[in-house]
Amino acid sequence: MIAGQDLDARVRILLDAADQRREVERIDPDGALTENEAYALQFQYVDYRVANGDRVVGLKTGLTSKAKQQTMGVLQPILGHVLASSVVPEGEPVHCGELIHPRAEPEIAFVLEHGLEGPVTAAQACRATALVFPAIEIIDSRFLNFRFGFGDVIADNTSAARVIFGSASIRPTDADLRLLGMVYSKNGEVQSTAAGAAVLGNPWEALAWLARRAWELGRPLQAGQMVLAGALADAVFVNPGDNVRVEFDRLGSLSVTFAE
Ligand code: OOG
Ligand code: MG
Repeated sequence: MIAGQDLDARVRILLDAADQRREVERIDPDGALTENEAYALQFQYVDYRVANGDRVVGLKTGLTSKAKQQTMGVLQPILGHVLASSVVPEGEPVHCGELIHPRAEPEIAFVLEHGLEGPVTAAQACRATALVFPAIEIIDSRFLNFRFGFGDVIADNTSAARVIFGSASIRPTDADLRLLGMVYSKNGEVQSTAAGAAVLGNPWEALAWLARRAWELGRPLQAGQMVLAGALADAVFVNPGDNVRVEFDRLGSLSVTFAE
């Protein structure tokens, strides 16, 4: 349990920014935070939410595609938490008024049948997975103009804000995830196209990376958890009235509408 008075001041700034829907200055403008210090801030942020009624339903990998790394200017994958409060059921709108400057991105998601610990390989990650499905993640950096460095974005729980998991699914060995074609559209207009291999060469590598990193950080992936592999293509800004759709070969489609 983490009490409010024990929070690092930078974590308090991020919690308030999210709650008050207001962008804030970077907390690590000079890049002084080490990676482990940044994760310690993220863990405080998440633990504070959990102590106040939220729940961790899974973990996410971010910045696993070249498209995302180049756009955001951070060239390494990052780990974040998926909170129950962020999950929007398929078919329900995402309310932009609850967010600062939301962007939507296409993802491949997993649900785990077994936990994963140690120096996990892609093959082990695949064997531990129950189902694979499409997802749309809504990211909403708490930082001014969506601009941040490595330490900032880790502390900010990797911009996590909302996520929609698709109901269509396949089993892990039903398809070669590298070859899954993807078309991403906004309001009926194609924004990007990609294949699963955009994600670290193979989405199973993203799951294995996440499993290893989560284990090193003392929070190993557990059976039943949901996982986001990281966006295949750039996120798009969304406003009330917009509709975003991701269509995958074999995996199926998912769309989400945005409301006030
Ligand atoms: C950081 C989060 C990145 C992904 O899928 O690459 C991410 C950001 O772009 O704000 O979730
Ligand atoms: Mg993402």
